Amino acid sequence: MDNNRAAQSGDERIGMWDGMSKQSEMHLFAPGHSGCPGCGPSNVLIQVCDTLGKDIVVVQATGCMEITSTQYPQTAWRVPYIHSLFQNAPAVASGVSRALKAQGNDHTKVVVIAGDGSTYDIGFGALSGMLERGDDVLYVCYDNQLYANTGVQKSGATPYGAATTTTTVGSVHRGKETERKPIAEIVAAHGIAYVASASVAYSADLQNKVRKANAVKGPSFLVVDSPCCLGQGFDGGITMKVAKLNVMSRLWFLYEIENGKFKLNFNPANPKPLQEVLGLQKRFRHLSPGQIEHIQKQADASYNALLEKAGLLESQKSFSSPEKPLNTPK
Ligand SMILES: Cc1ncc(C[n+]2csc(CCOP(=O)(O)OP(=O)(O)O)c2C)c(N)n1
Ligand code: SF4
Ligand SMILES: [Mg+2]
Repeated sequence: MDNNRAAQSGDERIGMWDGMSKQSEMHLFAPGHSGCPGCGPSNVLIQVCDTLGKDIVVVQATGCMEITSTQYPQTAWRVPYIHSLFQNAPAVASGVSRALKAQGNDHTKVVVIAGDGSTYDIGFGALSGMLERGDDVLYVCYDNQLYANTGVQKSGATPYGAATTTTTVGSVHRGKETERKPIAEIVAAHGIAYVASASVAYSADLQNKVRKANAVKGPSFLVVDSPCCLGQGFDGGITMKVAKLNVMSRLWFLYEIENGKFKLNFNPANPKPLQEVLGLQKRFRHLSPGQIEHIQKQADASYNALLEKAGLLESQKSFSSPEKPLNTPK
């Protein structure tokens, strides 16, 4: 063996890793946490933190992203950070925000990072209170449609038909029997200035929404589709494909509600067949043709309702392709 060549290629490899680690050192949500390879939520945190920059305080609810990022004595957070209880992140954030204001600090943004279990269900009362009080907090819900941290139980965000450890599949029950809560609309009903629905796979759109939400003085809210490879049952290499197909199939929508006004950011006028994305996930493998038909009807009804709310029902005929967005999310 040519030792020189071996040494050289080793150096080159070290050089390559050096370059990569320098690049990842720039992220405010650092690598080296214990999330699954291909974890959708971790990627959301990278995008959110890097877009916001260092002048933030993160208040995080318990969940997979907390457990995997804060294993004492290490942390993946390169910004000021506090964790308290699963159910009270918005209340803690209100306190931090008011404390900063009392100190004369009008520039540091307080950001809640919480999963769907915390947002839709267990911390919902605290979220509603924070919205009603009008506290200056940006709330980001990374929505993986299940309680990942405790072993894949159903949440209020789990879609109809999905199998979880509490919506099992057998001779009587065939996965979840109810629909997802419309969390963006529920939050918007509190009358706050900015609410948006985004996806981990549409980065430019997500980052634009983070910037808009950050500029609001008062509460703002983002819910981000963040597929969980372990809980939804697909290979971690196709997370972005699943997230993109969700949007292309009308299972997830990109839209904003600004001061009560709806705006659709991407129009899936000619949707992909549902089976393309459902078939990738183990949680949907048991679905009967009747269940798929139900999901299709719900997807189309949600799409039409959104078109109507955005005032686009009449002009719909002019959209001919799913590749034809209103804005162009990347
Ligand atoms: C009051 C309370 N109930 C339940 C739990 C157990 N628990 C911790 S994390 C978690 C699931 C969190 O789900 P989600 O918010 O969706 O975040 P994910 O784990 O999916 O990232 C649960 C049920 C708890 N810690 N406190
Ligand atoms: S279980 Fe899901 S949310 Fe948790 S680290 Fe793995 S992919 Fe991410
Ligand atoms: Mg979750």
